Amino acid sequence: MYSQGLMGVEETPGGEQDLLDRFQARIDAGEKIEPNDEMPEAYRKTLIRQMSQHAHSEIVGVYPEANWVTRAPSLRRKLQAMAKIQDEFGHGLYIYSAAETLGVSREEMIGQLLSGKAKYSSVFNYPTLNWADLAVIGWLGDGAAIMNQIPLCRCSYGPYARSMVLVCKEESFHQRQGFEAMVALMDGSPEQKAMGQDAVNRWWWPIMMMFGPHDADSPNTEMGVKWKIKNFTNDELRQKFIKATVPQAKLIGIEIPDPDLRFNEETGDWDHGEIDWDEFWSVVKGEGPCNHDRITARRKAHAEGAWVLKAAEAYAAKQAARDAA
Ligand code: FAQ
Repeated sequence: MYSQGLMGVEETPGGEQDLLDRFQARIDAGEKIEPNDEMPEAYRKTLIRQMSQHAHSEIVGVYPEANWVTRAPSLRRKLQAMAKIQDEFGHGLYIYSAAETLGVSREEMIGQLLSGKAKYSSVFNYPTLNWADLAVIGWLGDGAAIMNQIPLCRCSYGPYARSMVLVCKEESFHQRQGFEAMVALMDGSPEQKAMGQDAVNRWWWPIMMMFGPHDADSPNTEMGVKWKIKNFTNDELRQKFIKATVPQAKLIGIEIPDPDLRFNEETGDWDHGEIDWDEFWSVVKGEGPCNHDRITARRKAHAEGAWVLKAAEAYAAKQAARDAA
């Protein structure tokens, strides 16, 4: 398992085991791995896998929100939604750039997204039915994203870790604006309160799924943790998220839609109901309620924006010719 996918290491001085030992010693010492450092091929591949999926999630993640910009309930909320969407696109570009340092091109990664081959977070394949959904995406969706991304600021790959610092600061703003919008709803009329609760009822389980399969069913966790790409497992992060969220929900009068959720005095953790893993895997496989719409929207935006890329290339060529003259 450990050495699976290690391509070319037999050509390294001392052979495969030597490289793995040297590499693990650096990881265990808390050193950052930088783009030109030697690294096992499996480390490079799993980082490209995780980082490209992460970047795609940031880009596709704006679609559920974009639906509501023109129907925001006030100018202030509209400005917040637009700023958040702009930030998410920026996060995607940061992470694509960081992934490029591993020798994969942005065109290749985007090609995989447009062809439907690449994964992105399952949560963005659910519909946003009303304004309360935006509040919940900010409060809980970004809340879950932060829980996962703060530890990534300390991950072993330097460019990924550094890109996460600004991303987490901005995600923190996103979470707060979502919570503030949620507080406003829960301070409102009975209809507004019902809207808030209904949105949480629909989003709670997709958000629990964001953390990925249980550790026992997560093929990438063992190596991810060993190489400090992941500093916590999927279940550990899900638990941290529940711990942080339960008091917030109580404060604003939201009931978490899980009848089995209860604090376990012995373990100090929250026991929770089982996630519908059949639903999770069908969404991951592309069969969720909005998978088709999301990819169609992304393909359309890519095709319609192609002229911008061409114009930028023509401009760069003109500048280069001018500099060379
Ligand atoms: N959706 O072995 P594991 C955001 C896949 S950003 C779809 O446990 P791993 C910002 C997984 O890729 C949200 N697929 O995998 C925002 C793997 O497939 P593969 C995204 C999922 O990598 C907020 C297979 O299942 N954040 O929200 C999901 O160790 C609001 C087996 O799983 C990141 O990407 C899922 N939920 O752990 C934007 C953070 N879960 O590749 C707009 C970085 C698992 O073997 C609005 N990523 N899979 O074919 C990570 O931390 C990890 O990759 C995990 C998965 C934790 C997501």
